[in-house]
Amino acid sequence: MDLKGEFIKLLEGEDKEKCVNWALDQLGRGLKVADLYANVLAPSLNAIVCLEKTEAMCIWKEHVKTSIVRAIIENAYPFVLKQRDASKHAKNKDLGVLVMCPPEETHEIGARMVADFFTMAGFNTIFVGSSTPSASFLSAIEATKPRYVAISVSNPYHLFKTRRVIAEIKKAAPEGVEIIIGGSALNGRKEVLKELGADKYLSSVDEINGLGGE
Ligand code: B12
Repeated sequence: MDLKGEFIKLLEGEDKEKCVNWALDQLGRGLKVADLYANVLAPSLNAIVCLEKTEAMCIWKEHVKTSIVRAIIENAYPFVLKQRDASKHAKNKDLGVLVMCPPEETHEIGARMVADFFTMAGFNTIFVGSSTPSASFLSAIEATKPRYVAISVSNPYHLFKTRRVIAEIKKAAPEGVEIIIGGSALNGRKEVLKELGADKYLSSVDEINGLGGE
């Protein structure tokens, strides 16, 4: 069985101890954090199909699985630092990235992974996370003066609010701040980038690796 298949089986069992130990074991054997996130954890969560009788049951089970994946991500941090590209870090360490989700977007695992992708690409990353109100976005930008603001949107329903938030950032942010947008709400909808007013749409760790100083 491939790694994704193995993990999906473990996650279905909702056994946190087995899932976390399995993931740390894979990292210890040399699996790249980016591969673990993008090719194992993300597709495993995205493959969840709820076969329970009620939506209430589905939601708490999704919470349990999400919390197991979050535990793996937090435990992977020492590997994130070990796998950070040293030459990129030398170039990008003074470039800040704020990673956040638009107001009312509760899905934040994608954003959390993206924060680690930016860290491994050498940036000084600040993860703000889900449901960030507009005033908070602006306050974080003012305080940290980032080079990039990366916004993760999972539910297409939140694209309208995302456009409003981007307009507010563009109005208030100092010159040079670029807004990057990504997340599953954008899958197959690349054309909305212009409508949203963001500077870039990115979807992969390779594209993140292409950003930054010369
Ligand atoms: C876990 C989950 C939840 C959890 C979230 C917990 C949390 N703290 O994050 C909970 C239970 C809270 C939840 C709630 C809801 N959910 Co939900 N949820 C999911 C689920 C199962 C997995 C999502 C996930 O975490 N995927 C893993 C991440 C890592 O993948 P990803 O986001 O795609 O990220 C990758 C890339 O896209 C990329 N990326 C992401 N962001 C960015 C940003 C940048 C800048 C870049 C470069 C790249 C990038 O990098 C990541 C790694 O490769 C999905 C999918 C499914 N099959 O059911 C539904 C899903 C996303 N949820 C959905 C819905 C509808 C809801 C609810 C409205 C349900 C409800 N009835 O209440 C609420 C939302 C409330 C709200 N206000 O937002 C829908 C979204 C609608 C749609 N049409 O797409 C989905 C698709 C389910 C479905 N099939 O209907 N959910």
